[in-house]
Amino acid sequence: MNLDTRLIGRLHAARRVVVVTGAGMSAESGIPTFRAAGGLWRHYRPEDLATPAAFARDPALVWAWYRGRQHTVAAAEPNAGHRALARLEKRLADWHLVTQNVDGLHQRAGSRALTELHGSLWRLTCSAGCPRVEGTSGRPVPPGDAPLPRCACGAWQRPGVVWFGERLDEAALSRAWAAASACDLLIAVGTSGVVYPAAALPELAKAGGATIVEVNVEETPLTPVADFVLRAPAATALPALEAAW
Ligand code: BJW
Repeated sequence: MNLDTRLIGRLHAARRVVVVTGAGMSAESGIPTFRAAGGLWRHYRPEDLATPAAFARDPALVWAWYRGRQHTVAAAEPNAGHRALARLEKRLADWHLVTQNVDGLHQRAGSRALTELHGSLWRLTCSAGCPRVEGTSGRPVPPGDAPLPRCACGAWQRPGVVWFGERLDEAALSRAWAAASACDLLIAVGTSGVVYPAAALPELAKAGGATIVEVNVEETPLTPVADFVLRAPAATALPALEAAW
């Protein structure tokens, strides 16, 4: 894949780099995106599944959806794009990866300078709001036909992810906000750019003078903000960026 020589110049000049990833990042690992035809919400409206109200109404339905996703992710592998980002982190001194994904594939590829903005499929929290958090060691829960998992306080456990109308973890959002405000290059990969506050990060970086690169197979609301657009799949575009850097 050929890259614009002006983009290559900006890569070499960049000192503080932020990458923001969305569901398209993991599409080539076989994990469906949310909003595409055939995506995760084809049969349900988001508000039927990804809200605290949906969980209160029907925890078994919501758990069935998340458990299915855990199985899909557990069987998947990081793709060439995840691996390119993990290698770039080792080469570049000031690097921050902000993901909206809850699948854990960036960590499995080796990324460490990472903020998970929307939580993780692999953590369980208490649906009644008590502070207990439990890791699942990457295993789908509840196993088999077991009853839904319960917190030690007696309430249902829920997936440790951020649903619509919920606050993002304050420390995670502050880290992402500070990194985007101070970066000189931001790469937005595989996100539709419609879910806030994550969708504001590229505009924040742009307002601070950063170069914005979009990697996406389709046009998005971020496209007009981008200085460079790579209209290619993440697993093709990111290794190409790595090779040119
Ligand atoms: C490829 C590809 C390939 C495909 N290569 N590319 C400001 C304005 C308007 C509304 C709001 C606002 N601020 C807040 C809101 C409300 C709401 C919101 O944003 N609503 C909008 C939908 C309008 N936001 C919230 O509620 C957030 N909370 C909040 O703001 O709290 C404030 C508060 C204050 C005080 C008290 C209480 C609250 C929380 C948002 C949480 C989002 N959660 C989800 C579910 C997470 C758990 C789970 O995974 O189940 O996060 S929703 C879902 O969308 C998920 C994703 O992370 C997120 C973003 O989706 P993403 O990643 O962009 O995926 P897709 O499918 O949309 O796009 C994929 C893209 O990839 C496409 O562009 C493809 O073309 C591309 N692609 N293959 C490259 N191979």
